[in-house]
Amino acid sequence: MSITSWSPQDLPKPMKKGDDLAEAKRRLSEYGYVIIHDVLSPDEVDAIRTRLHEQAAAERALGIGTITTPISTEQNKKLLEGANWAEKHHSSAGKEQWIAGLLNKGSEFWPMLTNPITREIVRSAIGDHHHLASYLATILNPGCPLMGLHHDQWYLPNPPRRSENLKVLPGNMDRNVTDQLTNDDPDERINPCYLVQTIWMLTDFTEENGATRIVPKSHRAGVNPPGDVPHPYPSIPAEGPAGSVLIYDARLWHSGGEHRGSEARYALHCTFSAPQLRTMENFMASVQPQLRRQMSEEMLSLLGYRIWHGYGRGGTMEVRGILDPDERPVGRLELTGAD
Ligand SMILES: O=C(O)CCC(=O)C(=O)O
Repeated sequence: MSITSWSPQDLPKPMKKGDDLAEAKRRLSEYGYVIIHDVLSPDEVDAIRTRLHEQAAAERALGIGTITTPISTEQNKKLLEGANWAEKHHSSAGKEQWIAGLLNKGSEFWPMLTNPITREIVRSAIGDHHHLASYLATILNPGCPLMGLHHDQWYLPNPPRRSENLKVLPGNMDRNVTDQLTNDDPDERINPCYLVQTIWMLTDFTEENGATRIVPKSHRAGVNPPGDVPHPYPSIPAEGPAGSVLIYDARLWHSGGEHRGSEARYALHCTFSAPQLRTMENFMASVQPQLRRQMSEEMLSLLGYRIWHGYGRGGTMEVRGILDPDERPVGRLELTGAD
């Protein structure tokens, strides 16, 4: 895969809050990721992590949390013939807890949506109009194994040449499609970035505690990598102290790391996507109405309430503006006795 060659000594050192954001945007474009330290203060990290810790403990006690474990392809082949990607990459042995629907679980989780640093960087990659696609927290516990490499825009088929039919139709895409491109031609057309991931580190991320592993420059590969464990390509751990944020172009090959340490790794995963795409979490259904009424226009816009060229409209022909979710739709009407 010559177009993605890199060497560890040439990779830039992480940035910190206050550094020039033009450089952060350049790195996202060139390397496919950027790490920025100190975006959250220690007090902010403490407040968010405390709330997450309480919530996660309560969800475990009530049996409503999602507890999974990434599993390797070798195990997958033996155990899960025919299963879907999520089933292949996660078993229920309980090394990783996912906490979904975060916006309902404490206003401590809200500021990560509208953080000016991440918003500006996200805007540079997917444009002024974008929305939240998914928001969840993960707690990676000691013993959690390495996950297979993947990217997060797997559902978009690569653009075909004029003379070709698509190899896989859009409605038939699935995560196991790994071979859409035929060669390493640097002029081959690939999809642009439609999705940006921001991972907020609520504990230090270290190689030992399973820091996200990334393959620099792989966002230009245009293929979904094989999900084998050990990884068939070299990767680096995205390390940073608590309060840092890792931002990556969702085409970047990445995975959760192996947790060989002794303390849980806490993180928030805030994913943004272009307005053309369906979101993973349906925030209109998932956010409690009384909380939604307290949200700013910026937040509502990120949750999908902004009409984009007529998309996302309610029962009228509005083409722009914020949809009023409390407005009652007009129903069946008839004029009686009128001309
Ligand atoms: O938690 C991480 O470090 C990355 C997780 C990930 O890539 C996934 O769950 O798809």
